Amino acid sequence: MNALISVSDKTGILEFAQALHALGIKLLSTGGTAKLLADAGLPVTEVAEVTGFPEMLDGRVKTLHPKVHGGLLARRDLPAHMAALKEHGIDTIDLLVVNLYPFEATVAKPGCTLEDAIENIDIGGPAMVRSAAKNWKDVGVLTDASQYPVALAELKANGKLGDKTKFAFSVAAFNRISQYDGAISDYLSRIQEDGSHLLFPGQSNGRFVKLQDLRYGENPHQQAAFYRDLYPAPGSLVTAKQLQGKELSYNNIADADAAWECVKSFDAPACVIVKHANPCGVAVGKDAHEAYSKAFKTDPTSAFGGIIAFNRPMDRAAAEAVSKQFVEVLMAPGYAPDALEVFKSKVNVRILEIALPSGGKTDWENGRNAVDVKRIGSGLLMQTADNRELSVDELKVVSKKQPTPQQLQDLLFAWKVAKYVKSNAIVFCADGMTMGVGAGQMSRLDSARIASIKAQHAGLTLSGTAVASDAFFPFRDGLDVVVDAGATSVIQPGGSMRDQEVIDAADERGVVMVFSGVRHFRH
Ligand code: 93A
Repeated sequence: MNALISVSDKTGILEFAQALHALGIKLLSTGGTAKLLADAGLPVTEVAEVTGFPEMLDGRVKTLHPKVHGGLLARRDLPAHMAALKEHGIDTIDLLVVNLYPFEATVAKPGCTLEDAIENIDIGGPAMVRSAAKNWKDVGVLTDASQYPVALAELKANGKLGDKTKFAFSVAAFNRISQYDGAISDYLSRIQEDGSHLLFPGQSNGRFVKLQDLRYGENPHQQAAFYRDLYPAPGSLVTAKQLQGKELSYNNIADADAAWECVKSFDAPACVIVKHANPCGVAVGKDAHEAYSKAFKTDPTSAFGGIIAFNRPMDRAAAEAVSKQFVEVLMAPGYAPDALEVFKSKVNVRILEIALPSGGKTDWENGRNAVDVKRIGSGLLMQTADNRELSVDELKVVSKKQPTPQQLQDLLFAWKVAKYVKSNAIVFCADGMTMGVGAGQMSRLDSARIASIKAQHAGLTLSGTAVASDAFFPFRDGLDVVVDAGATSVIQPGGSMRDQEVIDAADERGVVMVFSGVRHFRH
């Protein structure tokens, strides 16, 4: 039996080669590996001796030769193949042990140049691995040191590798090559020919890394796992560190993402409480504590078991306030040590620390997804993410009544929140807090009714509130519902065939109406 050994990472290779030799297996090897084995006193034939060609072009061509690939690819069960080997004086290679030039480790080093990266693209190694893996019935291919003991045990016991092992090694070999080629393609896709970087962090190139298997999916009978983009955006949920608490569930992660995306859109200290992917309380305040107290007031019933996110570090006062309610997940850019103390005894509460995206306001720096993906039956829907922000000078006052500065502020706050509420979204707000949230209804009218009923249940009065509607009012009825409930100013995109009917209704009811010109459906 002949084994060809060619490894960059030489960990464990000497012991393995010694064991192969002890089993009577003949050793072939490339320059550096051959030297290591020969220095240890093992009889080893250099591949250059077999091919009759010296290693050349700085090692770029070592094993790319029919004497190597013929020996790997010949089918032992086909007489014609074996005759061809004989005719050309080629020996079979029955065991291939290869690990590749360290491309991934090289490009991970700070300051790695394009030239360093290119020199670390292994050509001959993957070619041999593919040849051997294709011919798996006749060749055992080892691409990782963890396979050495498995192979040795089998060789010692049976004098050869079994089909099951050879097939598993072949699959592992193709996986390794695919991963290796993926790393090369990722690296090169992010760089220009002069070595400068092309893609920004956070721009997904469609490759994902599994972070963990989850206990189950949305429901216990569904299997699930958590993946992140290969290059996650700074400040995105996947970069969070869990400081304490139970393992995150599928629903925890989905809700945490909704809460985090919403809270980080505010500049002032803000708190967002999410249940079932919808904010049930959002507020800004002078600090985290005040923001939380206001957000909680919106809907204390729904806040039970909520996911709570802050865009400011949590101090003791905020922690004490939050600890009075049942909370599933807490998220903040940081925690004062005495704030963490408060949750020490509540071992189940999952506490996540996430750095806010630093830098300017461009999309990638904000750590938002550049692309939004939804899986449908046998397909994908892809769109650029809804990153549209509204500035005050884009607002168009369409009612006779002009908004006060306070109303404008409330309207913009309500608009910001509505963007994160599932459609149809109706959001009542006042003084930097949500006063009633109607989410996810098939009829806008029902969302409006629900928002006002919820405010009533929470003991809040809606008189003088600002209302945001994520899409236009198709008829005046929706407007009438929110004005009946007490709203005195309304923001909506406009653009309905019946805009005039709705504007007239606003004037008739004596309320402010502004058009945003932007729609925020969210499904
Ligand atoms: O430069 S290569 O792409 N050309 C080759 O023909 C070749 N053959 C094996 N790289 C090649 N290798 C790689 O050399 C192996 O995959 C292994 O990583 C490395 C082992 O070299 P050495 O034994 O000289 O340390």
